[in-house]
Amino acid sequence: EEVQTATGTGKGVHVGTVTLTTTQSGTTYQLKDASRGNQWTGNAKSGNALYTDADNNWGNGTASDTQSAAVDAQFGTGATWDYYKAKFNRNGIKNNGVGASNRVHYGNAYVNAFWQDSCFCMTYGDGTNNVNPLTAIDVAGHEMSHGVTAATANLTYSGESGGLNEATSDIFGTMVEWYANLPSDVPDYLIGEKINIFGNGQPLRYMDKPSKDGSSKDSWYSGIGSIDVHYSSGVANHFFYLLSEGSGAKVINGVSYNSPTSNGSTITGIGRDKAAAIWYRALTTYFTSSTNYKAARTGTLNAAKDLYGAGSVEYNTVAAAWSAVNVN
Ligand code: ASN
Ligand code: ZN
Ligand code: CA
Repeated sequence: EEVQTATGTGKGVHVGTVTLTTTQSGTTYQLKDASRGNQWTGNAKSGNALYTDADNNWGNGTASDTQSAAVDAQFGTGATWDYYKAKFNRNGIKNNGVGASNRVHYGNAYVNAFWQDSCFCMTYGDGTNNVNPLTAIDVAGHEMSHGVTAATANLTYSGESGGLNEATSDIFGTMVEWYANLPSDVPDYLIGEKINIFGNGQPLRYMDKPSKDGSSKDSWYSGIGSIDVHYSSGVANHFFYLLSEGSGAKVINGVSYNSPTSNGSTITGIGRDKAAAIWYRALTTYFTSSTNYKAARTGTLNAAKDLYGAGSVEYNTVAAAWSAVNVN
């Protein structure tokens, strides 16, 4: 059979109508992308079998169509690949040109998604009542960024380094969402706003003021290393929001934010692209498996110095944003 790259269309549950790079094998199309390291998506209900299709038109946007969540997952993997390539010239999660795979429809009403280095794959549940798949773009970017962290700083997934690991995934999951800029998922500084994990439409996490979720912390305190890493991440998520957008009240894409500072300072943001560049350089150059919040301050300051200079506005804002979350 002749095998070649093709261009399909898809309609996902969360991503809406998108273009997909697929593979044509004879008269059948496969949900496999040779332009991005052969990343592919399979169905966990069929032994993770690669999705195939007769007309290269995938999914109808409803959760009951088995292809719709697959469209979300495949598009999310592609957007994550494209983000890291475009911004940091990173060739895939391990920077070796190899694409990840996805398994959708895992379990029964399973309300989670996770990355595993062992299979170099993403697994997505279908969520509450099997109609809220966890395949939104910020979740995809979050989970695959766990793979980037594992391949770089390898931040230990407990204590303060665990909070930094989680925050790294929230930061780059959010950056992938901004990069994709989908009409059906207008970018924000919220995590998991599309997957309705609580059944009331509330997001999982808030970067401007993490404590809005009832559990995450806005600022560092001694002992933060003993709480769940999905809550100690709040300090770095808050740092990243302040560095990007600044303190106080702001409406972005119709969403209201109000970011406090723990020391009463006022911060003017440097923009999310510069903030992400600083975080990425710190992650890949200065952070190690045991980096804690104090060391993250030092590492991001070194990254800002490398990228923008020691006396730059960017460097000074990194210092101010850490001080505003009580990391001194
Ligand atoms: N979805 C979760 C996360 O990425 C899975 C986990 O607990 N590691 O944080
Ligand atoms: Zn995570
Ligand atoms: Ca989001």
